Amino acid sequence: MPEGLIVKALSGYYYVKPTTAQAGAPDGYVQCRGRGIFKKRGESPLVGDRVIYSPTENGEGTVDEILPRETELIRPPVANAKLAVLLFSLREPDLNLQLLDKFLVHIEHAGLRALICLTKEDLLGEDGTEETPEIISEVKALYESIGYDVIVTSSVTGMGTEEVKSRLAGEISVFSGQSGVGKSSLLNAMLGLSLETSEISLRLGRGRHTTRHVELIELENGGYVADTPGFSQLDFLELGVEELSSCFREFTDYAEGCKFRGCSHLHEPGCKVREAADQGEIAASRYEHYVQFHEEMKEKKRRY
Ligand SMILES: Nc1nc2c(ncn2[C@@H]2O[C@H](COP(=O)(O)OP(=O)(O)OP(=O)(O)O)[C@@H](O)[C@H]2O)c(=O)[nH]1
Ligand SMILES: [Mg+2]
Ligand SMILES: [Zn+2]
Repeated sequence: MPEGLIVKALSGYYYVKPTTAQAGAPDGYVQCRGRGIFKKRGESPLVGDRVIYSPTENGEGTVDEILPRETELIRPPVANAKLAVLLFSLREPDLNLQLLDKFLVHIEHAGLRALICLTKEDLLGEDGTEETPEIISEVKALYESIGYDVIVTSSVTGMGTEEVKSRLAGEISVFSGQSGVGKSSLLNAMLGLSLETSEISLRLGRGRHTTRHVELIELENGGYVADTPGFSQLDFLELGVEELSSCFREFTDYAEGCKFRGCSHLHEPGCKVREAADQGEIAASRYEHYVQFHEEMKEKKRRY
């Protein structure tokens, strides 16, 4: 039976790109329904899934089996991605480091690598303020010291686009970030596409998201990249509070030295993480966000 890759999921159909030789589909993919059994088992095929499918008589097909996943993201719903490109605009909307840290927690938990893109560089300096390049160097220094790569981009001037593209070779990547940060625009500038984009003012008129489904775009360098609808909110429903600190990767070495096993790094005596934050070895903003997320998770637990 032929194997394929789900490149798009829309209106109850899965668009499967054949990856085995015998099953050439005329326009590059086979439009499939999922087998009824998936629903019964509470499984659902995702974009990025490698699947076994069978052609049906009307030229369509049925997805019969989902092959084991290497990774799975819930928001955006994508399977088998290795790299998450996290886009945060420097302006419009303004940079939100709390949301960035929240997103990094999810990515660490899902086991993907992360690449941070600071978008809309061309909007900096327009208001003539001096602080602008400083934002970039501060944010870059902070996240690079933790081990994340940071690329500054602009879809208008083309800054950074080639560098981002070269990072996408040979694997599945997902473009992710708030609505309006410029995910579709960067893909357009990078790949000469014409994905739908829209002004933030327009988007308010007709619901907030311009991109409304997840789709994998095939690159010449053997990679696939998913454009996704931006999120407006993220919660921690699928994460246990005791897993949180391991999602702050720079805490790990210090946490090993804490006096108590299972230290929450909040109030315990002999906490090396808090000590490192006090001494500025762990960035104040990162520790603060850890504490906030911890509270948020506890609060949620109480309510459910
Ligand atoms: N000045 C400037 N504007 C940009 C840039 N990138 C995107 N924009 C603008 O920002 C707005 C939103 O861009 P989109 O590409 O639609 O954003 P998105 O992240 O795909 O949004 P969703 O699909 O809703 O999640 C549009 O008006 C774009 O023209 C940039 O690099 N510079
Ligand atoms: Mg979009
Ligand atoms: Zn501790």
